Amino acid sequence: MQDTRTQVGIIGAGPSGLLLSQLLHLNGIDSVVLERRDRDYVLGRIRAGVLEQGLTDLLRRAGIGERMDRVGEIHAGFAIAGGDKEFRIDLESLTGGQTVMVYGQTEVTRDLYQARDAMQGTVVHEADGVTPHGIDGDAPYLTYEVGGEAFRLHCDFIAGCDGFHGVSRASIPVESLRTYEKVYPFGWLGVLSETPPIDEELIYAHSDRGFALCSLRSRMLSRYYVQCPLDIDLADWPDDRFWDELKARLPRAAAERLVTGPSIEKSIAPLRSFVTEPMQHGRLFLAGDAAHIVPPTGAKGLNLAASDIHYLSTALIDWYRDGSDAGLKTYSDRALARVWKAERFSWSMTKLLHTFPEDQPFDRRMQETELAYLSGSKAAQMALAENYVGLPY
Ligand code: RFL
Ligand code: PHB
Repeated sequence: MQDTRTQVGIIGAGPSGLLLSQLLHLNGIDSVVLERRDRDYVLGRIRAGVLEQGLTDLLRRAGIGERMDRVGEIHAGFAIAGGDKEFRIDLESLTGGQTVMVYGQTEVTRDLYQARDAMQGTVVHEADGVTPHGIDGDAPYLTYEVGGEAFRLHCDFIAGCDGFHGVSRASIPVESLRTYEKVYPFGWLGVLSETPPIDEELIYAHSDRGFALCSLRSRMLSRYYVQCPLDIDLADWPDDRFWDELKARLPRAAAERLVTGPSIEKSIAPLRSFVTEPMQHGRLFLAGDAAHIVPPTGAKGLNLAASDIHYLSTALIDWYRDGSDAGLKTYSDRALARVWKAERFSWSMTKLLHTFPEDQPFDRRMQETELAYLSGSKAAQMALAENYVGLPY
């Protein structure tokens, strides 16, 4: 067993873990990131695409905003469609000037890796069997193996940034945690294609056949999703079938504009709402998907990971700088206050736009009426826009 030491041991090299290590480094705090997968795998995951201003500001503060500001796209609004009707949510005018940034999570992760490399940050890949120990005391440590060799990493604190299926949440005694969960009876089938997007802005579409989303990464890279049953087989979804289904769920005018092409990625994501309370136990702090999951309809997952990291990094910086544990003690409460509001928003967007197998005709009329109300009410649009651009940290 080889013994090593750092100040903060971070589990997981997703956006949460990498961003935390970068922010800590800029404040003179040493960390080591332990990641189960290899770097290509981490960089190959296609996920989020819409960044709130809070996240883009945080990335700039972390010194990695340059490429995002150069190639990311500012979006001042998006469309909601119901059947053949479509209306625009003008984010900028409804929120007094706020917008979102369309820039892929893959690119954010690439930028974070580049910054960690430039600063000689340590990210250990293919770390097997990562296990937290001693989280109830003041000398926690992590054990893991790389290539059959065993390591023990001593640290002051452990940050569990290892996603929904990680080891961190599972290492907190069950009697100390309360979890809340809603599993939706459908998923999203997503396609990435090197085709010009259907529109300059995103289109969220409700139809009798199910939800569809037209998103994008750049002028020549489109990201589309259709709601699907959970038990589908990707082999039954060749590209032509996907494009036909997408067109059938969009307003006619939009469907006619759709440029199709071969998919370069195709995957299914189940939809889930999930919250763990509290987000800390002793010297172990959970952040991002390790603590909570939202259905992707509101584009909130990555953005919530960022607000957690904001609270956690400032708490750790205060502890190392002033010896103050006030931020660490209140981390979970502060993070959860924002998490629950984003959970509410993601759940309500999911309810508004998807078809639910158990729905009765009355439920469907309520959904149509909700959309009709939203299309004509500035007050309702303001509430939606305020949440979509992101509530303050
Ligand atoms: P991640 O990204 O899951 O990273 C966790 C990392 O931990 C590693 N790991 C371990 N490492 C060591 N030991 C272990 N035992 C480990 N177990 C796991 C994993 O390999 C991984 O590298 O969590 P993080 O960093 O908290 O980031 C969360 C975001 O990735 C997630 O919330 C978003 O992608 C959600 N999401 C969206 N969020 C948005 O804000 N806007 C969007 O537009 C948006 N669209 C989406 C999404 C998620 C989607 N899927 C696939 C779930 C669209 C989709 C389709
Ligand atoms: C995406 O581009 O992947 C995306 C955009 C908006 C969402 C979810 C996913 O709400």
